[in-house]
This record gives sequence, structure tokens and C-alpha cells, in this order.
Amino acid sequence: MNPENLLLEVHDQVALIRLHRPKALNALNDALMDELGQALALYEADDAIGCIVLTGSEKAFAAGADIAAMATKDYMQAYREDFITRNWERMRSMRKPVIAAVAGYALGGGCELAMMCDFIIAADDARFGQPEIRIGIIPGAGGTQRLPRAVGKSKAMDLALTGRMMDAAEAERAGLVSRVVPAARLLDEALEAARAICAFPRQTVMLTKDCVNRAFEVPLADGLMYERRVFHSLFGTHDQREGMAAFLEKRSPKFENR
Ligand code: DAK
Repeated sequence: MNPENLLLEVHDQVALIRLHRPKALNALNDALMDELGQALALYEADDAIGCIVLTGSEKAFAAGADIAAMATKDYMQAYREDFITRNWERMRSMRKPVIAAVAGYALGGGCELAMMCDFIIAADDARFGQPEIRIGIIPGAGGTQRLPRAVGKSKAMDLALTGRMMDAAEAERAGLVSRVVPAARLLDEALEAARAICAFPRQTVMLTKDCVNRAFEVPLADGLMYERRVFHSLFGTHDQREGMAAFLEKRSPKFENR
């Protein structure tokens, strides 16, 4: 892959994807989202990769969908083209974990993209918001659905209805981000978290993600039953035996992803 709007690096088993449209604060257009979908598919299929970190620049994770590309669309065009739906969906079907490392602006589609990831690590200068209302639209990639699940109704309404931004400290208090770190440490922290994840059995990592995501889709009793079935299934793996034996023998486990 030779993308124009992304920078791709691999650090051990971690793929690092940087959104890269510096002149437009990483505004998300069709070309960028196509490339992002391709990169995610590539890393999902690559056995050497265990976790993905998605980041932007120091100034912006992404300042939203590209307003210039949307400005002249009419209703029929948006509907018939299924406007930026196709290439926004890849993140949702990722089975490997994806960590968003957010510095600077994560607005509109940028905030929505970060929320599609499994968790968000924020730099202390990060700013989150759903300011679509200011340009006459509503969030279109899950902002009205994922934001209230993350921060509750009141704050989600506040952000979506006023279009204001919240800083990293407020985002952490509200539960949108898992941790806030000094901006200079952002990538190191995200890569360390990703490396820690990669050290665990791949199947256990993927099933953990699967089960947590299930909590947002099904009633509690069904989610608990799903969790129990998955839990039992892990007793059919080598890595469960190895992990428990290593603990009892006071040594480090040697996981084999099987
Ligand atoms: N789109 C296009 N260009 C953008 C942009 C955006 N969202 N945000 C910034 N830029 C461009 C600016 O136009 C400027 O370009 P030049 O004038 O230099 O050519 C350059 O980036 C630098 O921006 P500023 O000069 O404005 O920089 P400042 O530091 O002064 O301000 C800012 C930074 C982030 C506060 C400001 O740029 C800003 O307010 N940006 C717009 C934020 C915004 O409204 N975002 C929400 C966009 S609507 C969907 C999925 C998603 C969506 C829709 C549908 N489907 C799946 C159907 C999402 C919609 C949105 O995100």
C-alpha cells in the first residue's frame, strides 16, 4: 500500500496508522477513508500484527469530515451515493484491537472515528466535540449514538446541541477517554499499551473485545450468557493452560496464540 493520506509504520507487532492531511487538519475525505479501510483490512489479515494504534498529528487527530467535499452535496446525491458510509464501516468490523491516540482536535467525524476505536488515550491538549450543528447538520457517523453511551445523555446533548468542545480533562471525567497523558508522551503511551496487549494470547484479546462490544448490543442476560460461553471456550486453548501453569510455577508464560 502506498497511501497519500496516511503514514504507516510497524513497531514490533503494533501497526501505527497516522492520519495525514496536514493542510486540512486531517479532515476526513473519501480518499482518506478508503485508504484507512484498506490499511485496517491489511493489518487485520496480517498475522504479524496484534494491535493497531490510530493517531493524527500534534494539532489534530481529525477536525471532522471534509466540509469542502460535503458543501455542495444535495439530498439525492448523499442518499444515492450512500455518502461516506461504505468506507466508514471498516473500523466497526475490526476484530483486532484499535487504540485511538488523540492529540489536538477530534471534532465531528474525527471524534466519531476515535469513538469507533476500542479505547481512546488522549494528550492533555486534546479537544473533543460534535460541532456539526454549527454547519447545519447532525453527527453522521455515530456521534448521537456512541457519545451518549460513553458520556451519558446530558453531556452528549450539551456537546451536540451547543457544538462546544470539551478538553481532555473533561473527556476523562466523562468517561470518553481511558487516560490522559502529557502530549509529548502520547505515542509512547499508546504504543506501550498496544505492546502490552500484543503480549497476551491473540484469541483471548480478540474475544475480550468481542465480549465488551456485545455489552452495547444485547440485553444484560444475553451478554452474560455470551460471556460465559466464551469464557468456557477458552479452557479449550493451550494458552489458558500455559497462563495458569506459569502463574503457579512463578514464571512468565509462553503464549502461542492457540
Ligand atoms: N473540513 C475541511 N477543511 C477543514 C476542516 C474540515 N472539517 N477543518 C479544518 N479545515 C481546514 C481549514 O479550512 C483550513 O484550511 P485553509 O484555510 O488553510 O486552506 C485548515 O484546515 C486549518 O484550519 P483553521 O485555519 O480553521 O485552523 P484553526 O486552528 O484556526 O481552527 C478548528 C481549528 C478545528 C477549530 C477549525 O478548523 C474548525 O472549526 N474546523 C471545522 C470543525 C468542524 O466543524 N468539524 C465538523 C465537520 S462536519 C458521515 C460521517 C461523518 C460526518 C458526516 C457524515 N457519514 C458516515 C454519512 C461528519 C461530519 C463532520 O465532521
